[in-house]
Amino acid sequence: MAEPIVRRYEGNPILAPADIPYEVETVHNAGMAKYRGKYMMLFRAHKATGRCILGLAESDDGFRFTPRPEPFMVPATDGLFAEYEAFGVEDPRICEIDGEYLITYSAYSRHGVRIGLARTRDFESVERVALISQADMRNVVIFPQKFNGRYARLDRPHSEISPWSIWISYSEDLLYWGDSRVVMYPVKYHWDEMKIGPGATPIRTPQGWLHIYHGVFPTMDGAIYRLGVCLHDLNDPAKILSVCDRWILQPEHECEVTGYVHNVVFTCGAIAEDDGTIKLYWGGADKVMNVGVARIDRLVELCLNEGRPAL
Ligand code: M1P
Repeated sequence: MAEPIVRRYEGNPILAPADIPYEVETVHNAGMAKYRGKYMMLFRAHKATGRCILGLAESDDGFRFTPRPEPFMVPATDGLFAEYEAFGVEDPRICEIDGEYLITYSAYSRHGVRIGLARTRDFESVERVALISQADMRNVVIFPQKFNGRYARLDRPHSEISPWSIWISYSEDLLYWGDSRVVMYPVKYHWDEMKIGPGATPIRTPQGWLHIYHGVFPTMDGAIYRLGVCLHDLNDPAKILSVCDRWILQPEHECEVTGYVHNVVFTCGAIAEDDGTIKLYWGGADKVMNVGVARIDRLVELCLNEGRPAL
């Protein structure tokens, strides 16, 4: 049998609600980072109210995680952030840049969903920086490198009019973003035809920035969330060199097929290792966290040899 593109860890799921020392209904869609040799998993968790908080778990090997005793971020209770986070904080991504860890997360409120930016240097304290988009925007991922002095991020505007596509925006100070343009479209009658969204923080390779994203296909039995991969130009991330024409991971394991939302694999983070592999982390059915290993060169080859244009 051919080696799978993403080899699932036999101990999946690696984190589930029963592992958490405070009350949560789900543990999923975690942003990932390496801090002082430890794997940091910043996961989203539903409370029984249906609203979300962010919890933190850490690991020495990337497979066995120990959750912290208390949540890492809960919705703000005062100031501007309180107004826009009242319904919960979700789907964090972590970008390590200039000695700090930037956290982008979805902030939900009666005004819709927008993106909050927070930062930490030590995963002990966390500081909210700014709300960096209007409603309705989800899935914002910052590149871990500046381009001509500007930060770059991938966006996913949430519109009923235009296709749910991936965009790019730039900023000099992380606060004000612009020069926005669309970089990738969902493809009609394809596994990601309904919508696509940025996933894990992009990983630098000699051939380009490897970006693992999610794509959604509607069926009579509901939507299926899968993961795909594309390659952005190293110097101009607005240019996507190629999108792999097939998915790299789909719901197959029982904990991906059945859960809080059925048939979902959804990533917010991956860690590149020195041996040329990545550890890819994904939420299974919006309920638990899973991990698998993939070779970076194989993902790049898939983009280049089985590619389609991005637009
Ligand atoms: O339930 C599946 C996913 O639905 C949303 O994803 P998207 O923004 O692409 O529609 C998010 O709520 C995500 O967290 C969730 O996993």
